[in-house]
Amino acid sequence: MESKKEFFLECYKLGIIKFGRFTLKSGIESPFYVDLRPLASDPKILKSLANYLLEMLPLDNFDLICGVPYAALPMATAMSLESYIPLIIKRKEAKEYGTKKLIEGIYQKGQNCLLVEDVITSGKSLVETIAEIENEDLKVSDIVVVLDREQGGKQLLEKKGFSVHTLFTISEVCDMLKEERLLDGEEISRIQDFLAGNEVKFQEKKRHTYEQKLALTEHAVSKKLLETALEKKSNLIASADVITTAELHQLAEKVGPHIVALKTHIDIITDFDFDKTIIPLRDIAEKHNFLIMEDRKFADIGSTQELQYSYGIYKISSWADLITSQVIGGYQSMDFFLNSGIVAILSMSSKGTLTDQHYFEEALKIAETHPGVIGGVSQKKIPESLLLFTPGVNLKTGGDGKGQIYNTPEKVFKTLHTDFMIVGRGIYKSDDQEKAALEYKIAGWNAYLESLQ
Ligand code: 5BU
Repeated sequence: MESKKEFFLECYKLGIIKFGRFTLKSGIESPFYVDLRPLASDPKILKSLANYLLEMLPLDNFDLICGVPYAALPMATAMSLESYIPLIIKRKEAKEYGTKKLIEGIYQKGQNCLLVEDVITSGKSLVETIAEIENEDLKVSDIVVVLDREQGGKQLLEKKGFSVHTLFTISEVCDMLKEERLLDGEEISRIQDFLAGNEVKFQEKKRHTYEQKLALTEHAVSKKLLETALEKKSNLIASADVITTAELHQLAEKVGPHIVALKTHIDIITDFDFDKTIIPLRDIAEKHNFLIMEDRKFADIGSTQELQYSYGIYKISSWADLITSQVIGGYQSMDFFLNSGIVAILSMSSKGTLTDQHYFEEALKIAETHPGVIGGVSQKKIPESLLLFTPGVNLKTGGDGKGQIYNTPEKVFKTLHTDFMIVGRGIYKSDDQEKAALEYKIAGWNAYLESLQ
């Protein structure tokens, strides 16, 4: 192979770096402009590039290669062909139809994926891509980059524990071009001045703490829930999907000390009797300081929901601190849940749910503007003004064979910024319900603390 400098000069001839005055997307004027896409149009150069990149890497570490779309896709493909490391393709957006997969190709959970990027500036797109890849239960340890613009991105990723391998830095590029008299001293000093003053600080959006959420909320039920969370150092909601009053009360007693709320499906209690089921349950809730959330998932017109909420044998309005409601009936349908905080169903955890991106966005608009809504049930991130409740949590991942899809506490707090995790069978099916609740409580609280980092 020719020297690295000779190789760079070959690349340079394709017009990948231009010097002058360029206004960047951010509005900042830059003395140079980099676009590595032309490299893919010269097969010989692309092949050499792939080999230069591979040479820098501990190849045995990787099971897969993935390029950050779009510029790095041909680079990653060429690297895969040269190394025989399998390629996966990350979409920019998930398909709206079909499999909805964000990553295409053949891979298995837990495999380590090498990420390929053309240019690194602030590191923002890499941080986002890594989160999406980790979301698919793949690992990322190393990132390989063709050109480092030396504006802080490499350091940011290294601080997060990733190994970042860069083929060229902009300073090296300037030196090589100066040696070849392709850049004059004045241009070089303009570039140096620009780099010195232009570390692009990419502020990662930090999640709100429970204290911050508490300061922001006006709703009495969210206040109570957040205060309870802080007091008990718990973000655990146990789902009591049991079918008798005795089992319900026993579970509430056992898990009570460790939870912020108990979620009920009151219509599955076979021997329901208001005085025998609800009154003692409320007493247990007072004793152990937790709220009750009736997962009724109302889904009708306002007038019917008003009746379903207060009448019939369950008289939900008289005892539920929180209720869940679909938003399918529209904004006004939720105007009548006056005694409870409303948790709106924005997206569901089950396989094949119809709550696609469009539905989710429209439901979110209603949830954000309705004063009775304190939060949403979702498998996606939602704005900080709402509390996020995430079911489908289990220390074991996978599913239940009936369509439920499970995530771990780590995953929902880290990637979704969940506020409260909902655990059903992970606790009530356990031989020792109290121990299981404590285990989930600790896992959830630690995952929350880690998500603040
Ligand atoms: P599990 O045993 O942890 O799978 O119980 C989950 C509970 O959360 C159960 O009561 C469901 O009705 C509830 N749930 C859910 O699993 N997924 C959703 O999207 C919604 C509610 Br909404």
